[in-house]
Amino acid sequence: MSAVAANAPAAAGSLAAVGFDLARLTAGDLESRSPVDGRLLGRVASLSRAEYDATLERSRAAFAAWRAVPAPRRGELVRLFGEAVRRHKPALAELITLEVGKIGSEAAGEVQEVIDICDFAVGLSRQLYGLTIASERKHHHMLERWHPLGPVAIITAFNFPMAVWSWNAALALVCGNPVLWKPSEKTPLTGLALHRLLESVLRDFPEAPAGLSALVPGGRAVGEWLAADERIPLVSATGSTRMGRDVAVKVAGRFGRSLLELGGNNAMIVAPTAAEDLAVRAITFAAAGTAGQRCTTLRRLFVHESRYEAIVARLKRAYASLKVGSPLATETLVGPLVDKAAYEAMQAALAQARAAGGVVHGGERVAIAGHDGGYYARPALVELAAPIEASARETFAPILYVFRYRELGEAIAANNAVVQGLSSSLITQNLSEAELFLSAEGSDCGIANINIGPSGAEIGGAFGGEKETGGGRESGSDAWKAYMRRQTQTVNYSSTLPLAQGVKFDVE
Ligand code: UN1
Repeated sequence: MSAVAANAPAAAGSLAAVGFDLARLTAGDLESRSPVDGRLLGRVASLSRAEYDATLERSRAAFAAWRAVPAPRRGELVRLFGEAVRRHKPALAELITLEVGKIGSEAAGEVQEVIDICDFAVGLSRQLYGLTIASERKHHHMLERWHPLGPVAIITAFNFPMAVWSWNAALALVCGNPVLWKPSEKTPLTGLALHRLLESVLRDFPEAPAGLSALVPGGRAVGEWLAADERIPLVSATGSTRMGRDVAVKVAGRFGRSLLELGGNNAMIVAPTAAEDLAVRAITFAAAGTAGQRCTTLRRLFVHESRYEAIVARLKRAYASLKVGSPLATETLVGPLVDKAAYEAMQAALAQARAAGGVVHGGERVAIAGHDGGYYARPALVELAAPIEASARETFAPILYVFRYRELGEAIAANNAVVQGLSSSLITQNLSEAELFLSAEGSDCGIANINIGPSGAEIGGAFGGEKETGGGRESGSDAWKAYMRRQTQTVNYSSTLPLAQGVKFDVE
């Protein structure tokens, strides 16, 4: 396994202190290949059904203890974990670069999201507020209280292999729940490394019961076990709409809860008054950044006809000059696609666009010396007269479909005319246009932005989308409520028993 050892990143050495050593991860059915050059990084074993059941029993037992720990103490655990992530930020980021292919600053940004949500959750641990409600009955009062829910399963995708887990885990833990994590089969190593870090914090935290957090690596079978498992009241899943539909149906069949963050097909509208430099930067980062592999990636662009020629000419120049290459090189802006299948899906979508009369700029494979096993592609701009089947779905690659529009109403309708509803944006200096876009008659997405692109959300807001994006909300705002059960309580402090609605039921 010298290939593994030779690939071990320098900074990731610091993770050895928490028991993560790439060179020793040589056994198991889950192969982690680096998108950088296709090399084998390491292996992790899927859980067997017996191991899974034992893990679930530990998780259940952990719940009985953890729910009784005061929430601010639970927050203290998350604070310590956030501190550990801060200390290991370079190592964790380097691992993301290696296993996902993100450029350095985006990988560091992802680790920063983990830190940010930990900070958020620490504050939240003292703010799990309920309500007091006026009772219609004399000498009664009503309360709404939030209680822990139970083990929370978290299924994550390859593209944000740490941040999305942390949005769920940090909140679930302060809310009093154990967590179980199934990382993407493509990124078991980042999952293992971050989990080892959490385990190192748990070991030194006296109130943390054994089994409070568990990694449940595996393929589809493990996902199905989690979805079908009545011991798990909440399954939070990020990934494709197809996967989400399977999970949602299984979980609903047992009256469990699911929190889904699925496909996006995000649009931007560039209005007549748009600031050009801002628009070009916003478009390029949102469409080509992360090699087009964010749920929030910009995939459809509607440019007002009065600005179309100038904006497209600028974009062509910007796209042609984008540095595509190894994410380990500091000047690179666009790293590799995750694998060959992603590259082929990109090419298939471009072929369909060409066949439909679209004009394609870029999109070709870029050869990077010494990285033959990596799939690097120049981000593609596709000029289309009207939507096609490919522009209506999410291809996880840097393809931007560009359309002209005349009236804002028409562009908003086009923004909304897809089955996905994650993120959206409008570039304008016109207040009325901005307010219309943000109004009930505007964007139908979970996220709507003015003068920034659709990607790169902060953790403070609730993250998620409508329609086939799944409807879930993670991360900030009051997303924590999904991780707790609500109890309405009525207390009578009188010695009589008046009934609600004035009902009389007198007995001797
Ligand atoms: C995702 O792609 O699943 O808003 C998450 C963003 C990031 C998270 C994306 N903060 O682009």
